[in-house]
Amino acid sequence: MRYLFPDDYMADPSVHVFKGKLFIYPSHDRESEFAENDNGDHFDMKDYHAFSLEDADNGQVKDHGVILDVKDIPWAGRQLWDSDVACKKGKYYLYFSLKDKNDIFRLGVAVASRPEGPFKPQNDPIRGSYSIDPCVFEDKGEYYIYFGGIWGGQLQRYKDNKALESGGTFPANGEPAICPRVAKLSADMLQFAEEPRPVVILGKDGKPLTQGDTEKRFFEASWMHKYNGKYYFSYSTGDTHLLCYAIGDNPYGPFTYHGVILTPVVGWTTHHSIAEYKGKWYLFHHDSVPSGGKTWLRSLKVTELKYNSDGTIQTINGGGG
Ligand code: FUB
Repeated sequence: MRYLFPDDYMADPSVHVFKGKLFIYPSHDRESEFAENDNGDHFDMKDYHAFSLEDADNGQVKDHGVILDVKDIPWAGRQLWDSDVACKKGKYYLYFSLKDKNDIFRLGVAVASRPEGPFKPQNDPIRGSYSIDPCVFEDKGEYYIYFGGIWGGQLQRYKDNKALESGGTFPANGEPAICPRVAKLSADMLQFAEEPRPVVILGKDGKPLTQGDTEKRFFEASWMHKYNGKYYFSYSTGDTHLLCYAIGDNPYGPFTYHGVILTPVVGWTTHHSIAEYKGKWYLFHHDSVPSGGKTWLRSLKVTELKYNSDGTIQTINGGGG
């Protein structure tokens, strides 16, 4: 396990292979005037950088500089959180989480002709989008966007894709947990092509995980990858600080919970992506060791990820409490 970019604080890495290299799209952490709270106000990020890497085991990342700045996004309020990038027909699409001028998280899109940007933002967020942490996954020529995060990520404020007048609520412990969402993207990659659907995660008993399953249920940080024809949906359990995964037979799920990828790291949040490169699989993630445990100042890490012969993932020790 090694740090990728000691020069600055970066978090939430989304990683893809473009043009034969690994491209890393992290959040850019910074000190802000906001104290740490459950709303995540202390994550007050203002721009994104892109990084590339040619040797995942020993290589140095190349910093391509700022690829998008909040001041250039017409609908911006504050807080550039997790993002992801997809490539279609030689164009690159950066999907990002940002609060609008009413302090509501939406998903935005910015477009570039190169993976290292710069990215030009659309004038408005994706129609009907809400919450945070977009992850875009291509399968058989179709692109799917996964998203959502509870607490400061505002997912609890929505039901059936409509904002709740009550301002949001959590299920009781024995009730099904709040689900992340997935929608196919439009052919131009700029909108949802359909109403977002819940991503249902089942326990081994075949029943949806409940709100009380705090060490297994979804909190934030969706990622999707395919391994041996199966679909692996992975995510953070948030307040229990685990990265978990669930396996399904298609991009929509349902997915069955299978276990822990990464035990807690130092720092409150845990977030990741999984990519195959030069015949090996890697977990990209972050922790707060270099900042002395400041949860809003996180650092990028990479480590090899290994599968067992039955397709399960070997749990990695995050080194936290
Ligand atoms: O970086 C801000 C937020 O922290 C992300 O959107 C979450 O997934 C968590 O890592």
